[in-house]
Amino acid sequence: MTNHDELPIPIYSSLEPVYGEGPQLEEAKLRFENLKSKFLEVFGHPPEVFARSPGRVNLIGEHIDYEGYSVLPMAIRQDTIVAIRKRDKGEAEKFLRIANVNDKYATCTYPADPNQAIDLKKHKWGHYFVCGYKGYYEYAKSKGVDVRVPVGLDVLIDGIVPTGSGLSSSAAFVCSSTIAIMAAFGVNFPKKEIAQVTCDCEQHIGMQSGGMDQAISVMAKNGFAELIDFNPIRATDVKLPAGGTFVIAHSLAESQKAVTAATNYNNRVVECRLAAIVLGIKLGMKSQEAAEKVKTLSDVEGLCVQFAKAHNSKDPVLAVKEYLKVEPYTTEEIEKVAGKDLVSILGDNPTSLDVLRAAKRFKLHQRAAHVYSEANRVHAFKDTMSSNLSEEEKLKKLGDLMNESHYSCSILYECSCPELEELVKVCRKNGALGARLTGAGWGGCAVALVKETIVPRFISELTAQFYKPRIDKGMINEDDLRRYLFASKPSSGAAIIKF
Ligand code: NG1
Repeated sequence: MTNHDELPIPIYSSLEPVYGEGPQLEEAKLRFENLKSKFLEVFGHPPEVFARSPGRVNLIGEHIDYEGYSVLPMAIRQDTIVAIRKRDKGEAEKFLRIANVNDKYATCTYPADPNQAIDLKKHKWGHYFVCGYKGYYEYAKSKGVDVRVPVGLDVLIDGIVPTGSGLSSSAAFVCSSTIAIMAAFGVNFPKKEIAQVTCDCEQHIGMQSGGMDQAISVMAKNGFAELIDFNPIRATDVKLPAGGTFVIAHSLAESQKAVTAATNYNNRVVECRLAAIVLGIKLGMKSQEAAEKVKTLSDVEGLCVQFAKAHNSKDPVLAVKEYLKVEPYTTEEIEKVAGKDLVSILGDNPTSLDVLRAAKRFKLHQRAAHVYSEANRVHAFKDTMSSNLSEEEKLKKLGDLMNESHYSCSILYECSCPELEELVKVCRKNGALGARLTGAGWGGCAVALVKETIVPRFISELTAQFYKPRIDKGMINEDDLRRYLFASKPSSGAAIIKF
């Protein structure tokens, strides 16, 4: 049997295999027509090939991918499409010209130099394409593809994954860009390798991201959520229980993940690493070895479980409770345990040093307790789906796990915000079996598990109770509501389209 992850990105000559039938296909046809005509208008010639990659909603497993733990997302229908053409002659060959169908995004020009540095202090939307460009060259070189002469590219982007919403618009953009570049150069690689490359790509933007978003965007299959494992990346199909639907609702607070990385996202990555080092040392590792080798909480999970076993348990949180104090740690306290200063421990990544400059205290106990308990919830979620419970019982259990996950994200990981808290409450009040923030948090979306039979009523109650007051205040347009509140089925993954 062929492993799905080993296959290259599928290449289609029509839109049906990607978008199915009905209104979604009609919408896609219009977008592709628009891309073709706008490309011609902007660049004076038609595109050669297209690539698309979807956003995703994470059902459970938040902020644990970068700690090496499995997560359980599904692709959504909203995607980014990239139209591309390479240029081999003339002056323009030395540039990447990146335009967008949305006038909000002005055309960006970058040199066609894969070694260029990305100016992280100046955020530009086109940076995400350049991440893909750099990543492609690094990867293709490692695969023995002849990439000596960088080639200029004309590129037009059409993205409909809402930005800053925790639905991975950035991964949809980076993955579709990388795949479009590959397609323009006539090469293709196994999906699981592309998932890894695109994850590495996004680190160029200054995020110490895990690989969830890229993995699901590249490897998703129509009709399935996926359990994504890391090291190595692997996707296992998960069939969702009949009778339940996931509704995605935007809190309307935009999460500026890359801009706030030093105090939010990357801060948590650093706190987890420091928690892992302290735990490793308390559980018997030599401090030098721990400071040098321990990168994630999964690196010391074995030691935590050993400790738990001696206390008749398997739960690594027991070691957290025993060895990490609840009060936040100062830099000096951690340095004393580690026997080394934090700048030298974390100096291997400049964005970690930004975290150190911004942080006053580190909450090691809370972050580690979240990560280990959330990792367990992912497996409990997956096991519930494949259990013998009735559909009704399954839905109830899944909802409970989602609620526990939200509590942990909100209280232990502190990645929620007042708007998300309000939205999650409104979801539960109106019949959601479970509701939680999804994605990085600090704004963005919530996902709610709702019985299929009540979806229309649920959506109209949310509209009345959460969105109507915000429409009245002019925060969003009533006509745009379906972009912020919608039910979602698992959609297909990345594809190359060549007509
Ligand atoms: P969002 O913000 O939803 O794209 C981010 C990370 C994920 C994962 C989640 C939290 C990026 C590209 N993605 O997702 O890897 O860590 O936060 O679970 O930064």
